[in-house]
Amino acid sequence: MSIPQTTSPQIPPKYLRQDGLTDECKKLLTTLPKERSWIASHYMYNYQGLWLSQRLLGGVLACQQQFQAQGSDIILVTNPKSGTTWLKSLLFTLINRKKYPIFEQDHPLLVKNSHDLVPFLELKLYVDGQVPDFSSFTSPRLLATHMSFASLPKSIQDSRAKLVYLCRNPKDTFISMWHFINNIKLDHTDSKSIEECFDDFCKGVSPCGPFWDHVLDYWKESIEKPNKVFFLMYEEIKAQPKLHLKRLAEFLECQFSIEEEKCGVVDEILRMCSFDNLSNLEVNRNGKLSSGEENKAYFRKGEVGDWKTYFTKEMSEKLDHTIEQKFQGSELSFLYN
Ligand code: PAP
Repeated sequence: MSIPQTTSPQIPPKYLRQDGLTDECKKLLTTLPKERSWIASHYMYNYQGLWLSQRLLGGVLACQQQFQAQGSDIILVTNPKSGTTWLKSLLFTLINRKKYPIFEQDHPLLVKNSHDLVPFLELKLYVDGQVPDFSSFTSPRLLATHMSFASLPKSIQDSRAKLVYLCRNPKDTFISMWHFINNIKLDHTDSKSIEECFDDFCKGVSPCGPFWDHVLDYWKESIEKPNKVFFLMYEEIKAQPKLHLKRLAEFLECQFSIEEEKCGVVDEILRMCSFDNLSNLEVNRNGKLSSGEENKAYFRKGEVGDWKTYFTKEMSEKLDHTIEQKFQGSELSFLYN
């Protein structure tokens, strides 16, 4: 596949943008349950069980109505702050390793952030009333989304498109999200405290939440349809990166050859996509996404267990309790260290 482009004009770095909504979307907004967002002067709306900003809702609606999946599509799905930037990098290098050999000096990942190489559907291609131009994409198209399983465009569910789902333990996900929102906030007086955001998170009111519905729906699908949905965990990739990259390659039917393994291709992909390597590239230290956000906002610590710096004992117990209840009977558990 080639590097995607959109024909629409560049959009400024406005996560909170409210223009570009269709009349249909504006009308729908008046009917949806809403809660104050983590940026207190804004709202999140509950659409099909998913909490979304106005802007994202516009993107989701347009995507649901217009996107036509192809059987060869590969779609990365994540809860925000689960390691999307990392998995986009791994997927891009893995899928394109014939076209862009990993050892070459001009590899696209060295000069572009993975968010510009693997676009989000609702957050990039269909946002702000844009009409995406897929003509520059070659097969397989590599795309991403934060949408819940229930809100995916029907053609994704009906086609042979493959879904790669990445999740992360909820404590680190919450802390990463909280930092990110503080980082992009334009007005620092417009804050909810960490305690308020945490209470929202535990009630399920978080960007693209509830966290547990998002995870559980894809988890169930991955069990029922293992050839359609591949379920990965951030902490497990951290612990055994080689194993999981090879499993991912098998799922996507692009296994590493013995020759590639001997030449160190697997190790080099992991090195190239590591937090240390990516976060130190000039493009990620000082560059911006085509949509305007600073690339460095996507690289904070990249660790497992940073939540311990921020959580009180009570917070930890409260979230443990919530997660235990929500995930009961699912055989899914998280690694926190
Ligand atoms: P997004 O959903 O908005 O795209 P996403 O990439 O999922 O964001 O989340 C960023 C998190 O992934 C950050 O975690 P932290 O806040 O706990 O540090 C970021 O540091 C981490 N991250 C980014 N790149 C990598 C990487 N190569 N390896 C591991 N973690 C990474």
